[in-house]
Amino acid sequence: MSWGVVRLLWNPEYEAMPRKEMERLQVERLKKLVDRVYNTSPFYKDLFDRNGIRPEQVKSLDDLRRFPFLTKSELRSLYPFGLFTVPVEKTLELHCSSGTTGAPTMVGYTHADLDLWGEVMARVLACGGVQKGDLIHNAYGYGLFTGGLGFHYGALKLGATVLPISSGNTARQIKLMTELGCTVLCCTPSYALHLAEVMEETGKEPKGLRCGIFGAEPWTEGMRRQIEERLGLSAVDIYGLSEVIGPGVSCECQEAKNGLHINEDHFLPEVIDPVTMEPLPDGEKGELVFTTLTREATPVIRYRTGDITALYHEPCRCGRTLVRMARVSGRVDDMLIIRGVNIFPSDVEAVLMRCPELEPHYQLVVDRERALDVLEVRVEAKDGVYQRAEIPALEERVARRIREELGISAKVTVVPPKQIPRSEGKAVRVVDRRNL
Ligand code: DLL
Repeated sequence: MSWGVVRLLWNPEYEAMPRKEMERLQVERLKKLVDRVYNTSPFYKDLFDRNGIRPEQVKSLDDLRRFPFLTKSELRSLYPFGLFTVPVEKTLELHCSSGTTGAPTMVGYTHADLDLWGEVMARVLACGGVQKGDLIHNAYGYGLFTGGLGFHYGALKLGATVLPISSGNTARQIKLMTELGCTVLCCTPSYALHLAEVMEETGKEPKGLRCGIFGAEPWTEGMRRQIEERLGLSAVDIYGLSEVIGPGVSCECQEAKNGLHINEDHFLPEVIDPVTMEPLPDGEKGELVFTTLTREATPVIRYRTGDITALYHEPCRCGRTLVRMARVSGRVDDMLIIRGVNIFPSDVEAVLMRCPELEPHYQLVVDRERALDVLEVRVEAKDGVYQRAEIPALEERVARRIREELGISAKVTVVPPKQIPRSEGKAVRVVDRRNL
């Protein structure tokens, strides 16, 4: 199928809005937001007062720079309802993060917030190639994680049929997907690969799948190629986080697959240098920061996502004028520093994906030996490769590539197929044994 033609935008009034008009709309919404939260939320009133900010000082987008940044740990300290700017009874749905590494962060959705979520998800589904009449296999987890329900609301709004299969029970997933003839697959990219692998083992053909909307974790171009070839679909990257809305913040378009279009009439992005905290110009990589312009229950102002990306304002050939963000290359906090060299798991993934003998299943194990950080890259061999006694030479070759391309020494261990744990949700790429 060719995606070269310009397809219908879900909401062209906003998705193709002239830039000047978009900026006017953003300023207008920012003023309203600041005014409302100052007058309704003790948390925001205190925050603004402590920083000497009066709502009426906001006249342009540049005035956003006066506001302090919000961090995940501050949101955690507000658990459960400290961030809410409406009475909890006015919310219809609550989500929270798992809280495995501390207190959870809690977010709420009013009726208007759920409408907003459905709207932005309908936009990104259409952007990813989904149409009315499609049958969506939604394998994102339903529950406190925002993936399952976010895609569900988008499908309802768009008028596509959704199979709310959620995560788990891979055999049943494949049975239903093939029997029903699902046309769209939605799940994490690592789970898409796992589905492909199990299908190959059991001789099932992924007939009928046309597009895949994959996100919630970092992935690479190499992984996209593998998924597309093995599942016979066209894959796009979708990004989001529960503190902003859930999935639906941004998505690649099928036409260009070159950056993710941010729904910036609702989610105002900035990219900052994580050290100096100064905003960075287009094209420069830094930490992504969001202000939710229209979210009612739990709005955030200058929330530091921890995600690394760059912004681009050039128009896209799909017709959208929305600012684009580059594929997220990692998080500020899963950046590994191996003997002074900063690397992200996705840097290593990109090297591994260029080795035809290897599967895209890997884990990075970081340890400390005599005060020095050591990195082991554990990666699976393709079926058949492992039987041929060439593993030590392959390991040496991969280690050399990592050294040449990333400037770090790593011990590479190539393991037989199926040795790296699979995940039904977000893959665990880093095992840090350093106790830092
Ligand atoms: O992961 C929302 C989501 C669901 C997005 C389904 C896409 C699809 P959280 O659980 O709050 O929300 O996790 C948010 O996941 O800050 C990123 O670090 C990471 N993340 C999300 N999408 C991508 C992506 C959902 N496309 C955190 N690429 C974010 C890289 C991603 N990282």
